[in-house]
Amino acid sequence: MLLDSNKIASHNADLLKSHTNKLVFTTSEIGETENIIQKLIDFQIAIPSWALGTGGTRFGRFPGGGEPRSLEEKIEDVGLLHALNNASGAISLHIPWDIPTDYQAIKNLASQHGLKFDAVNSNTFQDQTNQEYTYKYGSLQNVNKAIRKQAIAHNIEVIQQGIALGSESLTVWLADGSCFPGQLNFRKAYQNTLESLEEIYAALPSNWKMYLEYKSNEPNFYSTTVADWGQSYSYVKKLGDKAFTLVDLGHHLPNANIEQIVAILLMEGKLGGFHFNDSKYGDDDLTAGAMKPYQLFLIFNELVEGMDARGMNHAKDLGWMIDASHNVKDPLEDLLQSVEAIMIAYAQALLVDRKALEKAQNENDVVKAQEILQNAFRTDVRALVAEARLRSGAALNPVALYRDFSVRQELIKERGTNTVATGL
Ligand code: RM4
Ligand code: MN
Ligand code: MN
Repeated sequence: MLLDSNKIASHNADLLKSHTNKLVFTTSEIGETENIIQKLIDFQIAIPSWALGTGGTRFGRFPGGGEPRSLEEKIEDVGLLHALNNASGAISLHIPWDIPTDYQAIKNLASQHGLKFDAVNSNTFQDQTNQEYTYKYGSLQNVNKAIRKQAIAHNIEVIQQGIALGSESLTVWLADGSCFPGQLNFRKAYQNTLESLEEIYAALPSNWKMYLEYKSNEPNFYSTTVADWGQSYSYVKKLGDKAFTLVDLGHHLPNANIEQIVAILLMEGKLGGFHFNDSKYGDDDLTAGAMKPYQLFLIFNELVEGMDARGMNHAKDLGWMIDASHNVKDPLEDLLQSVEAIMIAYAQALLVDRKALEKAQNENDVVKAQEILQNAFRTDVRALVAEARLRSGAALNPVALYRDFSVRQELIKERGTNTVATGL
């Protein structure tokens, strides 16, 4: 389904007056906003192909209808999101859920929708049909060398597929670990994993990056072989300049200070990018900003400060991806909400008065420092985010437009009610 640009224009025309009033007020409060609006226009967040269908839990899955049946339809769905918000200009694929049959046709389709291919993701957390060995006891860490070799070969194949599509990064998330004390020798599991990662790293083209995710638990419940940022850092540091840690916001133990982790990884030049989502208990993959919007703002506060300190380009120098998928919301509405929350947090972080904050920190003026951060966090920047969309031809209110034009009903008409997208 393609969204007619006239529909977007008429939606915007209806909302323009009230939008302009809000924008005038916001600008009068903030002062200089042009620079912020331009940064928001430039900022793009990749959409995970596996979030376009309704997510499930280990108890069940309740598809909502009209889910994409193929890679082509997944690209069309991300194209829809991008037409609505002009901030979702990339798709992140998961292999083998998304193996293209005709690479050129897929590339053409993506570029028709203005989309790039972001990181490609390997999958050694499930056994694939026709696979010789099982990953029941791990993949890159496995005590059996033949199993490690199979997992290495899969990752190298994912790189080849990424090259064919024009992607420039590989994300590795390992479900490897153990469920019971004594099951694994931690040191040997680490060494096997490192050796395996070295072989994958050696297959990376020179302009590629490798992102190594960490996760404290699940599906293993006693140990994870890349369990936290320190362990990921220790692998990527050994691997080389093209290897970085990827922070998935849901992969920490409760109450972890993620903003501090981000600041240190960035300072060390080892922060690769993000999987945005939100959580209350574990790897809940909830809509970004749905539970802890202040934490999301604090993370962006560190990102803006740290990237500026290193002279980095906010839009291009880190990988910005969503990794959220929910089982009760319409997945496309959920993704629109995630992108909006990320944009808001980014805009608020851009508002922080850096000089004043530095002064407060140097004077140990704790109260002032809190005032500065919370003043930025409590500023309503939604009109700036909407203005960025308006200027780039997207919708002032993407979720409202999606509903007004019955996009989901159209997708159901086109694809049927019983379609189930590949993913978890
Ligand atoms: C994992 C992890 C990975 C994602 C899978 C589907 O928890 O977050 O990034 O590829 O889920
Ligand atoms: Mn993730
Ligand atoms: Mn996850």
